[in-house]
Amino acid sequence: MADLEGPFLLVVAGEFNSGKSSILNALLGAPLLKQGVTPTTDRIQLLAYGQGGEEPLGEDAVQIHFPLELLRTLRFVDTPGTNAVIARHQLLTERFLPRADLILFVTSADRPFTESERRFLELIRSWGKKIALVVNKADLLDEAGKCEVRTFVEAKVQETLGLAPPLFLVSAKTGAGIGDLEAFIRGLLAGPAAAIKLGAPLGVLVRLLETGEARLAERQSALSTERERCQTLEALLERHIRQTREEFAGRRAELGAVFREIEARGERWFRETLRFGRILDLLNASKVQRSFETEVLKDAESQLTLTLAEAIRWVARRERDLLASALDLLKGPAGEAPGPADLRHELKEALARFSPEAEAAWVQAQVEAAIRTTALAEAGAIGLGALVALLLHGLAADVTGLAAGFAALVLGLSVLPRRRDAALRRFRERLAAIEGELGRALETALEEELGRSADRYRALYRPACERAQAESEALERTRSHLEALKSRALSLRARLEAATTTSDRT
Ligand SMILES: Nc1nc2c(ncn2[C@@H]2O[C@H](COP(=O)(O)OP(=O)(O)OP(=O)(O)O)[C@@H](O)[C@H]2O)c(=O)[nH]1
Ligand SMILES: [Mg+2]
Repeated sequence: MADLEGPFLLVVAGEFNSGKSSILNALLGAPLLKQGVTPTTDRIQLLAYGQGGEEPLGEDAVQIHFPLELLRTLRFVDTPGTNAVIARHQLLTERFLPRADLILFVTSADRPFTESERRFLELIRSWGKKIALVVNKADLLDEAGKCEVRTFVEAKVQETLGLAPPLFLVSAKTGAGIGDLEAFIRGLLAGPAAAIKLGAPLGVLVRLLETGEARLAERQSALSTERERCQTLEALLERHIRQTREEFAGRRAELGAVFREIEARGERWFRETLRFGRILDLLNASKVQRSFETEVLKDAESQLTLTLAEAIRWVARRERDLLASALDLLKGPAGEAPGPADLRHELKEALARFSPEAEAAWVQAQVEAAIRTTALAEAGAIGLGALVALLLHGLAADVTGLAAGFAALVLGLSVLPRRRDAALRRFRERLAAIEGELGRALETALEEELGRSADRYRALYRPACERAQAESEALERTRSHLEALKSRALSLRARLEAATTTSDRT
């Protein structure tokens, strides 16, 4: 604010030895500032109205008083050269730039518009500063050379900044062109100086807002990478669940195969046993049951228990595959780790923690509980093998009952095949019911396990994803706030610029 109320700040900047101090001396009409061929000016020098004398402003600046009327409304600032071997000089000048209202950018006719000057101009421009160009040492050129240098500098500036600021070709040594420069400065003070002065901090504000926006955009892009990773992990989980269910169908088919064998043996047994010629045998129930158990059931109990146990172990191992795939996915194709180390670390820990045996025990408990809740086997706290035995025993008892009923009838020959078919149907139904029960129990356990795995898997990355989401939303609010500020600053600057052009015309 102090700057706004103070006089117009005209800052002379450019590379060392271009003649900044000499031009100011020429404008002042007095050799007030030291000039020389080596890096000369080593501090910011503020020229203010006063009756002579110097007054230090900190260690990097000095205020010099001079009784020139022009200095009542304007302060000249001489700066150290920007490409001086002394890096501190450049730093000093760059730090001072944001405070300038107008920058006289001085380049020398013997080396006009170098690469470092182009970069420096871009910096000035990024602060939104008004610029006027001065090509000094015109006395070193003939008329053709002057023309050439002017065209060259104009083209370069247009290329760099995309605009054509006022350009003065002068010689601080002979005084040529200094009058035009002075007239330009006086013209500014008479007209648009106030508007330029008001616009200067707006330029700085816009630049700061743009820097802020760029930082926000950078962070947003990092967050969006994180959110994409969350989606990838989620997609992996969904694929895992789908695949597990598909492959599970194969496991059920293995169980089915055992049942098909029992069924085939059963059919044979019915044909051979339920015959009229064996009526007397059939009257002995315990003999029939033994025959059914040895010929039809055979090793069904252990086979079914084994198949079930294998399916259970398979279900239990699936979570490890999921964790391993997730870890693999985060590794990326080159074996590089793109994701932050923490999630990879947590996945590794989860993998190390994972015990297939403990998981299988849990899944088996689910299967047992599911079998127990069926109407087929109302049993107490017995294990998987005993449950299967119980189911098969029920089947054997049923069949024996059928056989006994069959024998007790001892009807005519014609009735026999019909009775046998009915018994066979009944046997198949009972067998299918047992198969269904076991399959459903296995499936229930599978779904429970999938749900439990999914919860544990998601717990590894969901909190980070939610934090990223929340931060991203907060950043978006900040961004739209900054954008609104910027558009207000830009519209204010546009209004000031319109005012400047109007007063230019008057
Ligand atoms: N031929 C010629 N020489 C000039 C002109 N203006 C300045 N010089 C010489 O160029 C050299 C540098 O002038 P300074 O005014 O010290 O340049 P500066 O830009 O202030 O340099 P630093 O303070 O080091 O950044 C001096 O030797 C001046 O005499 C000019 O118009 N023509
Ligand atoms: Mg100097």
